[in-house]
Amino acid sequence: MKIAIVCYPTFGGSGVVATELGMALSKRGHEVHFITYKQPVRLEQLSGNIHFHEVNVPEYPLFHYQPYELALSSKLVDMVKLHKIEMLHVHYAIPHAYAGYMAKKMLEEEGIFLPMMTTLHGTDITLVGNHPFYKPAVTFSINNSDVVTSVSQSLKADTLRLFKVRQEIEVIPNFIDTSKYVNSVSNCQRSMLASGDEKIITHVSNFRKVKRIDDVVMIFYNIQKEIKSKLIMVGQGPEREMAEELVAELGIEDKVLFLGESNEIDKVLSFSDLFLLPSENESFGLAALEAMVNAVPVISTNTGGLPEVNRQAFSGYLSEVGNVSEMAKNAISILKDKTNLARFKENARNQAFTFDIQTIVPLYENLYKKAVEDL
Ligand code: GMT
Repeated sequence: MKIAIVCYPTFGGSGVVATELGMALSKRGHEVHFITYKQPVRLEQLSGNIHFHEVNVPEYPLFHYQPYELALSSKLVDMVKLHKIEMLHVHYAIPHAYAGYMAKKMLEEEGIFLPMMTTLHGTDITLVGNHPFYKPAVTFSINNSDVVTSVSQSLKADTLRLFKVRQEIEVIPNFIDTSKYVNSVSNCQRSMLASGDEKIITHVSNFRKVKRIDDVVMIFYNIQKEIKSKLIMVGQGPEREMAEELVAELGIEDKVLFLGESNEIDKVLSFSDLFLLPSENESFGLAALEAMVNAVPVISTNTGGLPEVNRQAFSGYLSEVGNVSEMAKNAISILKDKTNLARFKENARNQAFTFDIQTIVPLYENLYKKAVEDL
């Protein structure tokens, strides 16, 4: 099948999922066209059946805001015609579903019909999409998608609660290519981050408010009082400065490393002992899944889709949002005993394997097939 994928090309979870999906589909023989404003960061190579088409938005001084949706929908029309694309899959409702719908309508004028699937990822529903300024357009785009998927049961429930949706929502969880992680434990650079007797605790995110970065720091502050450890903070975003200030105030600068955005997340995770994800909300928590596949147990909140990913007292522990002391206590209980840590590590990896790409990608393929047949 010839499939166009529209996504954000950044380190954010929705872009990562879209990119990994596209790469997996191409390996399964489909022709995949990524259409976005920059080559997606995780896109490994552009080969025979993976293409990238850049959306250019010409700067014009009259426009206070440059019209990206317009440029995207025009590009979609051109690419669908040129490459005879049969299926349009947009990730993140805003503004992709809206632009995709416009492209569909323009193509229909020319007698070209193709189905559009919208995958909801989380903040497009719970944070941004629910804003009164966007809500009518988001509701419209969801209801006018041919297929709608969400990455967790929890996000489906949120969507139905927050929007007047008449579309069926299929749940397809995020996934991981477990084949990349078999025997992939690389300890070679561990010594650059911590000494042998220190535990490595990691957090990876885009450092937005929803991630509760101050809780990450406070949980670690409590842990390091009892367990010799280092905190590795990977990612970049608005809360980083606050976090660095808090670390300085607490006098733990020598124990916390801020690595910024990185293409080597798996390397850092491969020598981590524990992952912290105390988010306010998380529709799925792909970062937790990526930690788990690297055999890193997860201390998270019990919000959104996290209970669908992290299993209580098995792959880690889940607590109420903001319950820093309980999260620290659970973290210490995992770290302080060698046998316990080894058991949690193994469980975390086993739990991640239930989200293997080979099981999940066919679910998308089946929906594509059905959407084309039903057109
Ligand atoms: O977490 C973020 O802020 C990034 C965001 C995104 O849209 O890229 O992630 C969302 O989608 C991911 C992939 O489906 C999910 O794993 C994340 O849980 C979700 N983030 C939130 O719901 C806050």
